[in-house]
Amino acid sequence: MSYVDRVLEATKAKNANEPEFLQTVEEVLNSLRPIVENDDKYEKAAILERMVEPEKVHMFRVPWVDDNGKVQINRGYRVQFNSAIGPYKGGLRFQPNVNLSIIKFLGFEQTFKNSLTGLPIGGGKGGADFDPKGKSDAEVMRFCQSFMTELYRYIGIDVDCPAGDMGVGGREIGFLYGQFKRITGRYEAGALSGKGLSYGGSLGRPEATGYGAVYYADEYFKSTGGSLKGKKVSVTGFGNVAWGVCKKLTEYGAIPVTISGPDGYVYDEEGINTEDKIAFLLEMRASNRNEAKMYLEKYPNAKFVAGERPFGKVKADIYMPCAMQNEIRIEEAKAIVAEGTAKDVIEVSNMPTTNEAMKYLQENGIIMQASKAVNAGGVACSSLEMTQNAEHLPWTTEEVDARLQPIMRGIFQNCKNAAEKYGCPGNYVAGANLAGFQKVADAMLEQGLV
Ligand code: 2IT
Repeated sequence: MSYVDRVLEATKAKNANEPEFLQTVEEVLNSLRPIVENDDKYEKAAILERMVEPEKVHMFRVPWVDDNGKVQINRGYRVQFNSAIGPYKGGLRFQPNVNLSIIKFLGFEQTFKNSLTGLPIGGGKGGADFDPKGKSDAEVMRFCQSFMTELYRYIGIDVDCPAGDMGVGGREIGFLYGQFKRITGRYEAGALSGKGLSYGGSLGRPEATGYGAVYYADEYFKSTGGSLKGKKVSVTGFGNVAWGVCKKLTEYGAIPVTISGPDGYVYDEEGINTEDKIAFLLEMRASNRNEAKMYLEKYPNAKFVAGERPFGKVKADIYMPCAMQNEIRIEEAKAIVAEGTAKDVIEVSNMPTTNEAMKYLQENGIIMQASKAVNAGGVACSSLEMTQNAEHLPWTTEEVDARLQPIMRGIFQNCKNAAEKYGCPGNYVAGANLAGFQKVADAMLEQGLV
């Protein structure tokens, strides 16, 4: 049995009840064969065995009291996956379905993503099975304060810097930072990112994930001699990331035609490409209703399809899933291919495609781009926020963007080059894994058995 197969088998046996984690490990390790099976130094140093084992896993009780005076208990997590190239870095997700498997999948992906940015950040992820929907500001504050009362022990500028993810935005980061500052008695701004502009946040951070994804996409189309101009794009989700994607796509002359929510999808044939419509996405998010169909209250010409996702159901040249993991399963993959218009799936949300769907799409001529490369602009900008905090100087929007653009364009080039170097030209997904792996593995090899 080959090295990769042996590690995969052992990882499956040891984590049998963690399907999302096993999904990403299988996807990533399979694509690393051209590196790790051609030089036994990786096996001798047990690089893969170490990479699939988080350095530390923190799980903790989060007690809080709701507005009715009732005691509530949630489960909190921080998985510190890999610190070979920098302090742990990655978001916090508050969503009722959060469990150890989901946090480990996100932490594993984050390690490769952070490496791709070229910045000195290791991989980590955390969160809680807390449902922000319908909670009052006071409840969210009490939850965040209780969560931080445990989390503060594990984070810090040179230790671990959490940020937001689904369910954690500016409001939550504010409450978390306030409690962190109070407990530690220090103004350690670089211990959390995604902060507000008045207390150490970076201009451009809320936009960075979506904008970065479009910079990546622009670089990809340029490399093929094409462009985004005039392309119809089916976007899913309607949160912060989908908003940034729609806004930047519009600047490049592409036409976003869908958004989606847990209730179904919206198809706006005329394009979600006016200032008004894009601004309305923010209102939809702020309303806390979590319903895509709210779009029709302002734009009744659009179509809403309840309980479905747009994959293979609309005419789009490109799909850019921006909602959550496993949005594109084999059924959706088959629908995309059967519909026939789309040539590209540019993943934005973390791991939106199942391994089976990925294989089917690639075998049927769809060019895939990996989320860990495409969405790295968010964490890259978080790292730039840490830099600004360290130098006690805020940068202008232009300065931040002037760093973000070359990072994203460089990530695409690295994915492309790695795929070519290791014998799978055009497989940008494998390229992302290979390029992300190389830097982390080199650092681990040089640092000895830790
Ligand atoms: O998935 C991600 O990269 C994030 N949620 C952002 C992490 C960060 O540290 O900004």
